[in-house]
Amino acid sequence: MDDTVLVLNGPNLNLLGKRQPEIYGHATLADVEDLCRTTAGSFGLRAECRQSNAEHVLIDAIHEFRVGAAGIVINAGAYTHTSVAILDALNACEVPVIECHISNVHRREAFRHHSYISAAATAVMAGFGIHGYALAIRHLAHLRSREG
Ligand code: CA2
Repeated sequence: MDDTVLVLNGPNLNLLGKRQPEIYGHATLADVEDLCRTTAGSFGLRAECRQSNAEHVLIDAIHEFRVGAAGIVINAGAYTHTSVAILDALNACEVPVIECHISNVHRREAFRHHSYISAAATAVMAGFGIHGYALAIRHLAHLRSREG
């Protein structure tokens, strides 16, 4: 087992901080990734941060880290609400998976209330802003410490 946490961001999250700050805040994707690296480091872990707008690239990253890593934090963006393929990839994971959303999807449009990927997730974060990523990494560190 290694000390890596995969932090995977999906479509349009490269635009964070550049549009819709009333929903997603002012932090950029680079800020999110810095937060994840710092948080992981504080727990003796390492964050590997990836972002893609392409479903197959996200799936390939899940396959790369599905065994042996400390866990996966995934914000699949709009694929959350559409992608059985990402669900299938996550179901093949042997490591804990935390689904993370910046906004509280349950307060938003009805089509955002259903997540395909929650069925494969150990835990789900929504509405904590970018702090949710740090909380998710902290929880992965906690799970890992229990393994001994
Ligand atoms: O709240 C979240 O983190 C979401 O996963 C973000 C997705 C959305 O489709 C989900 O329902 C909830 C959208 C990410 C798009 O991010 C943008 C950020 C700034 C400007 C435009 C898009």
